[in-house]
Amino acid sequence: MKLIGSYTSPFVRKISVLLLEKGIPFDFINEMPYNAENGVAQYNPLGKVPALLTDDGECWYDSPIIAQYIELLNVAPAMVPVEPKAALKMRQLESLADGIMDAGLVAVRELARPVAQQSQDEQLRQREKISRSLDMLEHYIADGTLKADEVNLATIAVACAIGYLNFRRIAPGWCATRPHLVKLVETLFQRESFARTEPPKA
Ligand SMILES: N[C@@H](CCC(=O)N[C@@H](CS)C(=O)NCC(=O)O)C(=O)O
Repeated sequence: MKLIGSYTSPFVRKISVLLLEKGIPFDFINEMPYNAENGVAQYNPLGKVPALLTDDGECWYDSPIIAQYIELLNVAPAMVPVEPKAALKMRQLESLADGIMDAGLVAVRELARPVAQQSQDEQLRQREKISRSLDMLEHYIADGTLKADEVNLATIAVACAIGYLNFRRIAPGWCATRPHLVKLVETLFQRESFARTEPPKA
């Protein structure tokens, strides 16, 4: 199995962590989707990473679909509950975490534009999405919907999203008012799967 990705993508990190936690062997094919010359489109016509190429030649994208595919392999530990509604809730939490990654990515891309072309309004819009979503996740931990001390699809996705915010220094004060999320990331970041997938220092 081959994972096509880049070392800085939080979506790719989510999939790498899932594979590492389950002990599923994979080769990492490093592709930079934002480089002019890249081979991503041969795996995903959208030109985005991650994509997962199976030994049977099937190619899966995007990351929530890859996560579902990995779960279908039935390799312990399970990362999603069996009960359908609980599974759907967990995937919604994944979706919320993915949305934080999306907003973070837009904010980073915006900042990479020449200063004169950068939009303050767009920056603010994305930061508000991130802030609201972090508040919602904090609330979900407080009410027990999201279990901060468990290793599952939701907690992994949340830790990858916050890892990306830290890496790109977006929303640097996020931890000041969200103690439950701090505990979640502290727990997850101690795991070998997270240590092995830390984004490279710039
Ligand atoms: N919804 C997608 C998002 C993936 C995504 O946006 N990946 C970024 C890297 S972090 C990418 O490949 N961007 C290239 C582009 O937009 O052209 C997923 O969950 O896999």
